[in-house]
Amino acid sequence: MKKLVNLVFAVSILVLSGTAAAATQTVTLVVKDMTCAVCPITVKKALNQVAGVTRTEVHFRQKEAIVTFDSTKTNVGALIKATTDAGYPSTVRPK
Ligand SMILES: [Cu+2]
Repeated sequence: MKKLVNLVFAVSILVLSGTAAAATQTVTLVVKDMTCAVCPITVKKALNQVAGVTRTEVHFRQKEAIVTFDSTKTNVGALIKATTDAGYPSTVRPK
């Protein structure tokens, strides 16, 4: 019986971690209006304020922001709105 309980426990952990992995998404946004070295800081700040964003990497030279987020808490539209509201309209870079 103890073995069965352990097995059920192990399976639920697998299922739970699988669900968590599926909810994490990464998108690359093109932020074309970043014109100086301070712009990425503003963009990063705006994106990090969106609930559900877990990681933001902004590359000034490439004019892009790579955002990792929990898709159960936010979506690409909200990310674009966040940069746009901060003064930097963005679009999704096609994969
Ligand atoms: Cu700037």
